[in-house]
Amino acid sequence: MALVGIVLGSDSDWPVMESGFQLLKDNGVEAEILVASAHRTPDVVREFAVSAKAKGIEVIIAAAGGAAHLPGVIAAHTTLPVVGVPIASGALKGTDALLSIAQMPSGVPVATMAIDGGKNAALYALSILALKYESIAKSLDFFRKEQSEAVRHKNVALQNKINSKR
Ligand code: RP5
Repeated sequence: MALVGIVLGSDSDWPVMESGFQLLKDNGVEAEILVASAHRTPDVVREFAVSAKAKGIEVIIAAAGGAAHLPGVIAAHTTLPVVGVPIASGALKGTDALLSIAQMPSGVPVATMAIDGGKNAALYALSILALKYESIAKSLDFFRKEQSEAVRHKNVALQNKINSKR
């Protein structure tokens, strides 16, 4: 059963969210993907948002570019946590989407990631799910440890490279 719903404003947003989708999968979390636009298919977006909780979805990730109202519209129809990902598309390269998503008026919040922050959106969703699911908490701890280990290795490799030239 999908615990996460990933809504894309367009199929052109998929390359940004694909690594997040893979990260969820690597941590044992299934995600449902939907391409639906807040302005081009508003009925589809509404239907998804109002039925998500009953389907078992616990976190929604919404990625969109331009004047990105998709995460806010979804959040307006559900009390599930909504994580917004501004996509770097169009003339303003995502700054428009970033501000649209971050500057939600008081009352209906959306957690805002960095521009093209698909991977962090998945990690944030995992953090929310980890509050309830011990297996996800353990998986996330393991991810962090591996990540730290990779940085330590990079440091050692760079030190060795610098020292070998002395
Ligand atoms: C937004 O406009 C989408 O989320 C996408 O980032 C951007 C461009 O969409 P397409 O023209 O590629 O469908 O609605």
